[in-house]
Amino acid sequence: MEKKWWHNKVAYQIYPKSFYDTNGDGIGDINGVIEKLDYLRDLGIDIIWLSPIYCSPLADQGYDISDYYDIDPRFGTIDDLDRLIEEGKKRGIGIVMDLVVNHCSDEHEWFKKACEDPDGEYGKFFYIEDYKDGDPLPCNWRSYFGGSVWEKLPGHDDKIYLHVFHKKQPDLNWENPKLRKDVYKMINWWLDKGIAGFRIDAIINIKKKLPFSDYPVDGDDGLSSIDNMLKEATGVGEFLNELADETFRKYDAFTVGEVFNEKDEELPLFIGSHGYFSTMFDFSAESTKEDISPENYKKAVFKAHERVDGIGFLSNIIENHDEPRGVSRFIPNEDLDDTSKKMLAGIYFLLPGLPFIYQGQEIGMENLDKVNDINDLDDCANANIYETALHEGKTHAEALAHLINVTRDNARTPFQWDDSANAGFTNGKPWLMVNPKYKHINLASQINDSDSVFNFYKELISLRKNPEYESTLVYGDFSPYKSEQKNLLAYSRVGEKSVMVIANYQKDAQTLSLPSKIKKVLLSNTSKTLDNSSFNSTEIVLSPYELLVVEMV
Ligand code: TEU
Ligand code: CA
Repeated sequence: MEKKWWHNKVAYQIYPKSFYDTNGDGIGDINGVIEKLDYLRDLGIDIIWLSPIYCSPLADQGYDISDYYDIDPRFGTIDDLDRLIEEGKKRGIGIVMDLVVNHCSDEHEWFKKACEDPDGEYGKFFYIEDYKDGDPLPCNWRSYFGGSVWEKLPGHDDKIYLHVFHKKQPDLNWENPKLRKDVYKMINWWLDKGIAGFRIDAIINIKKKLPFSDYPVDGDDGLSSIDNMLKEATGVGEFLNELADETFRKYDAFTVGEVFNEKDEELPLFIGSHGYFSTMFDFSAESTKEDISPENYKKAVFKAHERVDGIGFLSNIIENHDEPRGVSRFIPNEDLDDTSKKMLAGIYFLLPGLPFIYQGQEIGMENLDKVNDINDLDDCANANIYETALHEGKTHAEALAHLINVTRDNARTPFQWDDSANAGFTNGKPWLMVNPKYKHINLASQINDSDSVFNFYKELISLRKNPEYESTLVYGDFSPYKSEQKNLLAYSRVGEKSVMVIANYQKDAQTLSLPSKIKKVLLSNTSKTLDNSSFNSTEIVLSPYELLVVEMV
């Protein structure tokens, strides 16, 4: 595999609104990120991905952009951002911006101009169709947040526009070369500023299957999931190749795509040495619909990595701003503690690919346990989740309990810095409730505790960067080990060294025979030390949720 500058990096996702507030308005800001740069450098972070901070009405928390060239005043100014880029560089940290170009905000000037003159130049930046009340809609696609993708064009009773996400996120028409040119210009403006690259939002959606047509109804709402359309839409690659040529490739930028539904044969095109993107997220475990048992988790993750073997790098996560907290999702509630959290960390972090840490993951932040009311939460996706649950026959209490399990707000509650008011996130009133667990889960209580989840993440990062092991952990071959052994998740990474990652993904002990003897323990989540007999035998007994990272003879 051709070596790239970003292969050995460790990335960290910041959700700025909830990271750190410096001016008491209850909203995290760019200055808050700057203040915490030393914290991130000490942790060992090389790349920061910032969720969107552009001007936005925040209907979908900044994923609805009204000005791509400016920062929303709630987050700061463009000067603050320039300072962040500069301060990051001083510490060897690159800034990656979120690129949201499937859609913009309905408050973007392009859309305002389109409303003024739907047949004019900017009307063609969007998907606008003629429509009279009573007519059938151009297609029956369901928007990701519920309801039809079609909405009346403001000021025009006889026209509608397409939005696959929120109605305040009109889709941009990528078939229009003028739109594409304006998008590339904007991207290059950012790259010229010295950012390291982009995380690319919802990018598969830019190619629609045209002309618009209906797909099989798959809900009581009479609509059809966008996925049904996306499976049949071909040609996204032409857009992506042009995009990469006109922008990223010229700068050797780092890019990570939010890619779904790609086919096996498309993988080299997406993430091969000359792919559209540097890497893409592995969502295989996150998007598993069925209950995610240890066995399902193992199957999903191993398959994902075997699939890209020799092709390219995946970006590994256990959570992001769109998911509940990984530890709450992948570990049974009754077994959730520091040991099991560290086990999950070790498993995903040492897989081939690029590890991403989502803010708060490094201190083991968990989901909310309960809220009294849906209004205690914020996300625009909540209403649809809640109403669908009611519609399926759940009571209000049951629907709320379901929502609490799945809501994206679980990941969006403020970072838990310490046990003071508002978890030390703000002096004001936080924009979203603080998770009450901050009293016992917070950074201040972990930073000097060598047994904390935080210090375990720090050790994982140093291990990946340790010159003795780096080439093995970055480029070493990956092979699952004894994947048929139930609730055992083990794999080897073999390069200059031979390393094994071994996890007992259950609350009972289990015995494992190793392929050879252990030479050295590199990392473990238990306090037990292996005695000499363990080094002389190839059979080991693993305690509940034990994780061992070992060098083999
Ligand atoms: O997510 C796009 C996406 O494909 C979905 O999985 C999304 O998580 C789901 O529809 C939520 O209900 C990206 C962003 O990560 C997300 O925060 C934005 O809401 C979305 O695009 C629109 O920009
Ligand atoms: Ca603020």
